[in-house]
Parts: sequence; C-alpha cells; structure tokens
Amino acid sequence: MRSDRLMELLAGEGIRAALITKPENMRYFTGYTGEGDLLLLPGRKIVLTDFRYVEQVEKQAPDCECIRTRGGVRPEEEVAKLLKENGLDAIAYEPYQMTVAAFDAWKAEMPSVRFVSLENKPEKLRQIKDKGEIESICRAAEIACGAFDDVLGWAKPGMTEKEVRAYLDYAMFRRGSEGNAFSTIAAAGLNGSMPHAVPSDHVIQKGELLTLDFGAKANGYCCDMTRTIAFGKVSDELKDIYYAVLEAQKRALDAVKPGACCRDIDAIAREYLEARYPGAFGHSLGHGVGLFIHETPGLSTRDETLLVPGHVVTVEPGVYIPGVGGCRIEDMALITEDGFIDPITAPKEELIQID
Ligand SMILES: [Mn+2]
Repeated sequence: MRSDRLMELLAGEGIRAALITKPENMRYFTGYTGEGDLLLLPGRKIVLTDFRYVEQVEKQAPDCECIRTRGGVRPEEEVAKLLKENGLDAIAYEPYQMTVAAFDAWKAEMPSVRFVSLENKPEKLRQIKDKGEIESICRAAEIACGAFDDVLGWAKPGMTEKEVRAYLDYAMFRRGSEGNAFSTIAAAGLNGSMPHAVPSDHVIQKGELLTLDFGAKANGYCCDMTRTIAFGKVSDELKDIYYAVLEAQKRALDAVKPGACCRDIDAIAREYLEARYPGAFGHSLGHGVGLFIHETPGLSTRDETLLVPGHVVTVEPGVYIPGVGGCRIEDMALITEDGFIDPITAPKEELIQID
C-alpha cells in the first residue's frame, strides 16, 4: 500500500499519524478524488468528508474508513478523538497547501498534540511512477497530440489566440480528456516572448509564430506539451529561433537517461541557447509531471537529482525576445531502465506552416 511507505518513513521519526489535506496526495494514497481530509494511522486510512462525498469514498476507496462530518461533527474534533483513542501525541501535517487559519484550527483542537511537518515526503514518493501511472500519462499525451493534430487541420490566419485556445480545449475534451492539466497557452507574434502569455483577442497574422502549450488529463494524470507553428511565411530570424530551440531540445534529450543529473541536462540546453541568444532562455528546462502539472524532480540549474526509472520530466527549452517573439518546444521523458519514452508524438522536425 502506498501509504505504508509514508508511514514507514514517519515511523523513523517516531510519528504514527499523518494528516493528508492536499487533494493530489489524498488521491495518491487512497484513490478518492473528492473533498475532505485523510487521516493515516498504522494500518488504517480514514477519510473525513461530508454527505456529498460519502458514496464516492465507498466506491473509489473501499479500503478506507469514512467518517461523515457535518455541522456537529468537525473533522478536527474527530481526528483529535482518534489520536487520543490510539494514544498518539504527534501528527504529521502537510505544510504546503494548508492555510494559516486551517492550521490554527487543527492545533486549537488538540493543544497537547505535537504537529510535525511532512515536508515533501508524499511528493518524493510520487516522483517514481508505477506502470499504471505511466499508462495514464501516455493516454493523456495521446489525447493532447490528437488534439494538436485537429488544430493543424482547422487553424487559419485571421483567428484569435482565444479562438485557437477554445478549439484546442474542445478537441482535447472531445478526445476524452478529463480536464485541462493547466490553462492552455496560445501566444502568437510578439506575445510569444512571454512564456506564460494568456490567450488574447490578438488576431493571428501571416508571418507570425504561434506557441501552444497545453495538456490533457487521464485518470487524474497530466501530460504537458508545447509546439510552436508558423502562420504563412515567417522571417529567417524566427525560423532560426525555432531550429535553435529544436536543436537545444534534441541535445538535452540525448542526455536523458537513468543516472543523469537533472542540473547537467538543463545546462546542455542552456549553454547552447545562451551562446546564440544570450538571456533569452530564462526558465528551467523542465519539471516533473504526474497528478499535478509541476512536480519534482525538475531539470533546473539547482536540482541535483539523478534520474531513475519511473521519473517523468518535461524537456522544454525556449527563446523569448521582447519585440521579436518567441518559441518553445516541449516533450516529455518517461525514464526507463535504458533511456526514456517520449509520449509526445506530435511532429516538430520541420517548422509547420499554416497558410
Ligand atoms: Mn511544462
């Protein structure tokens, strides 16, 4: 059981209870996708939630106990009671998403209980994806790549960024996506120099690049991909940017394998682009992906993690030049025993031109 691994880690610190409040982590440990809190005790998983979700807990997480909360039954009280019954005076909590108000409420209910930060232990466990998780990510990627193909057959100069975004999102849903992995980015022309540009009413003109960064979800798992395409003939300057980004990505991908250091992979793409477009690649090369769109490890200047089978990272160099435009190309690497699988099969070898 996944939660046993967490409890083993905590046992080393003398802690035998954990309060899981982040939805992705609750899902990871139980399969339950609704609202509520999860209390982990040795050999027990207890979901605390209200009337709206009780049936859902039974269906999605049959090995969990469920405590129904309501006006008179507050989760804080129930957890305090359970700790007391089990003679526990310490509990691990998740520090990253809990509000200060919620934390105060938990502590006020059990003043003699010691609260110990879980830090990133659940996220560390989630780094290594199992076969089912990999299959879900591949399914999400299949949906997203299919949707990109749909867009290629539909998009024309004269459409706005918002229209393209709407169609791309529609195409992903139509192909079975559960939801967007994040807000789809469609940035054309000069907007392309903003890595996380919000789709606007800008009308896409011939001679512009369009960067599409998007992801579908399957079984809760995200994929993440970016392609940059051209509308009409674009300048040599923009073409050069595209092929420089592509070459940087290929060089980085060549280095992706078990045992490789995340920081070194980032450096390969960074040095290549820095030599040609100084200062134009200002974000990390990539990040982990799973139930959440940005996970660890990351391909960045600071992450010294060595890749192992089961890690999933994006490889997404870009060049962004205000007043000129920008380009990003993003694939995913699912690390295997002898290399990696890239589930992003959308074409990129030649700059795609839409007339
Ligand atoms: Mn990404």
